[in-house]
Amino acid sequence: MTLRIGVVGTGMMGQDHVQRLTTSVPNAQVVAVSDVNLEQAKRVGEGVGARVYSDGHDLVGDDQVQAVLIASPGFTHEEFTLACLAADKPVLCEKPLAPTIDACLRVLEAEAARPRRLVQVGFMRRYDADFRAMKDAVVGGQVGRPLLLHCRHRNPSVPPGFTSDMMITDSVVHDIDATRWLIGQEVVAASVFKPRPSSKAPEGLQDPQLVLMETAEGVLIDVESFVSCQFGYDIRYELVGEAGTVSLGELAGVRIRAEGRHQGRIPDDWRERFARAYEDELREWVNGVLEGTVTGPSSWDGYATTAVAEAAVEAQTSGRRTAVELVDRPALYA
Ligand code: ISE
Repeated sequence: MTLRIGVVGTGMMGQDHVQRLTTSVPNAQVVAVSDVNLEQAKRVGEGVGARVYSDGHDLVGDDQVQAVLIASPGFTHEEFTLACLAADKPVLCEKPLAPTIDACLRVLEAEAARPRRLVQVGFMRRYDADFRAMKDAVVGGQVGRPLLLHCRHRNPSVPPGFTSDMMITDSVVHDIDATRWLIGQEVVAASVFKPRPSSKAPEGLQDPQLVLMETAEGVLIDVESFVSCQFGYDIRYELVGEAGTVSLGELAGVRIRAEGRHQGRIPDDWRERFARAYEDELREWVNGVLEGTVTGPSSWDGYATTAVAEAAVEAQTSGRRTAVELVDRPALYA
């Protein structure tokens, strides 16, 4: 059986996903693409023999499309996800589920009224082999009760127009989701600390930043977000438990020892670092949809992550610790 998929948004991530779905994901076929940039959509669509739309709503309404992948800008996610829910079509929405708490709640409410989940959010770290091994070690009790989690999230550079709050809403959101998933607790408060900015950072950008999160049961998580680090894409985690530590990201890939030095590769960006995770995310999503279940990161995860991100942005501006208030978790996400 083949799942016929429509991809909304043919920018960088949309193109990546179309390519992956076409070449490396069994039982998947991209039958339609859409983008407000019709020329770009045509180039991408013609490459894979897909129908082309300028409006994502027409794609969602296409009878040939059985499931939808949303890779358009974050502010459009709510409307397309709601359209998929109304059309009863499973949807994999790139992060964020939506940029505001209110928008996330509208999606949550629309889905929670249904008998089964249709929405998955693209938090691909949950599919990365190292992140999964780390979670297994934590859940398996290998390092004891978690106390602290240190996260480093570094990008070599950012595009023009990238702002200090986007460091949280675009980057740290992955750490927020990974934290909730690894530790199995909700985040209840966030604070943001600002060292002196790097002279390599774009003018006006508060870079780096340190986001400190607290979970319901008192685990502390510090996230270094540094988006002008220059040297590559660097993701490193260390979880400190009562009986030991578990870490990832220190030594990925092969090492070369030559000419008095040892060297290893640092990825250029997240597409390289998480290439396999994206592939496994899509494979599991396609198989799940074909079997009638969606099990990956949920609308609840998307909502809770945006709620923490909003609190962190408020803390960034006010300089104060900001509490995170969540609504009751609907039964669908138990
Ligand atoms: C980017 O938008 C992503 O989603 C990457 O996964 C993240 O690591 C990066 O910091 C973001 O800018």
